Amino acid sequence: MLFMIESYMIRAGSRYLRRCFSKNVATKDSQEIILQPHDNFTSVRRKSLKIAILGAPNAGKSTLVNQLIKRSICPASSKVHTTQTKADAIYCENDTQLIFMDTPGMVSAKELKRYKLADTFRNDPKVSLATADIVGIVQDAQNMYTRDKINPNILALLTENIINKIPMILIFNKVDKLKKKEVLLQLVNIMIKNSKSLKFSDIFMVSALTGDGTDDLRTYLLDSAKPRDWQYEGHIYSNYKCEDIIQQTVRAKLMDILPNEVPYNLKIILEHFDTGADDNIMAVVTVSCPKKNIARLLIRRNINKLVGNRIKQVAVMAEQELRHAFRTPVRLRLIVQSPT
Ligand SMILES: Nc1nc2c(ncn2[C@@H]2O[C@H](COP(=O)(O)OP(=O)(O)OP(=O)(O)O)[C@@H](O)[C@H]2O)c(=O)[nH]1
Ligand SMILES: [Mg+2]
Repeated sequence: MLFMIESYMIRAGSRYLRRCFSKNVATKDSQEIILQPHDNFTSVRRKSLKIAILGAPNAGKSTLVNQLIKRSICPASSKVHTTQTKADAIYCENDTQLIFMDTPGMVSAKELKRYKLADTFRNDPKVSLATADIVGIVQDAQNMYTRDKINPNILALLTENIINKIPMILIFNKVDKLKKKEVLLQLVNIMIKNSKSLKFSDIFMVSALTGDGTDDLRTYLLDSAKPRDWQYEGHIYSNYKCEDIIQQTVRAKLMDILPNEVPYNLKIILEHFDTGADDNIMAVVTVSCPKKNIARLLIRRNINKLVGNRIKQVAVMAEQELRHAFRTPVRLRLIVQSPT
């Protein structure tokens, strides 16, 4: 056991140090170099890997997936329960395809009932595990209350389903928030002691927000891919339609900008979606508010802010995110609907 701890410490520690001192090597844009199904290079052997991303609510799972695939297609916000259903996010590099399964944050049966969450919160992590080649558990290194133990809901799920049948990696996220980086080595040590039943093949320390350490993680996953055909064609990067991604992104930005429970009660409806001649995207989205005062909150002018009002601010933020998702200009019109 002691040997194992030391070996983990050294591997995790050296990775962290290597990252601190080495320059990031820019990888080629995957979309430029992937082989399309009609290409004649039949001698190239394709590889793929399916990665189930699990973690507590708000651990940074979606931000991490976006960073790993280099597109913002998974909605992320500062509030919990942003991701409501499993989403496949796909990244291709040379002959290898990585399929990340982003999942809703793990909750207990009690929380499911109390917050009236959809069944997907309970089912989707399990569904993802069933098809995964590897599981990545995302741990919020900033959260002092939870960072040194695996979330009990995740532990129960893993114990019930796959324990040690498929490889698992532990990913400490939000390391940019740690003032003393030595804390990470202590965390690794405690984690291994506390979760004896789980064997991690490797431990990573990343900041999904800044991208620190994520190139290493991506390379590790590319190297772990198995020889087999790709599940998705090379140009596909999500199992969701553009329209769904737009709707979810607007919802996430509203979650960022509105206080407390307010954004959870809004209805977001895509009214119109169009792609222009240059693949530019134009969309119109209605935000339907359950109460007049919420509609007022969205359209009231922001004093001392550069952008007019909250809804305009949401539109600007969502457009920016969607441009990064689709790599094309996006024009978004948001309409606030108030009850009569
Ligand atoms: N400082 C910092 N913040 C991060 C990092 N990763 C994610 N965040 C922030 O953490 C918040 C939650 O991120 P998400 O990616 O939505 O987290 P999630 O685990 O997908 O959350 P749910 O889908 O609600 O379970 C957002 O405000 C992110 O900007 C990180 O590495 N550093
Ligand atoms: Mg999420």
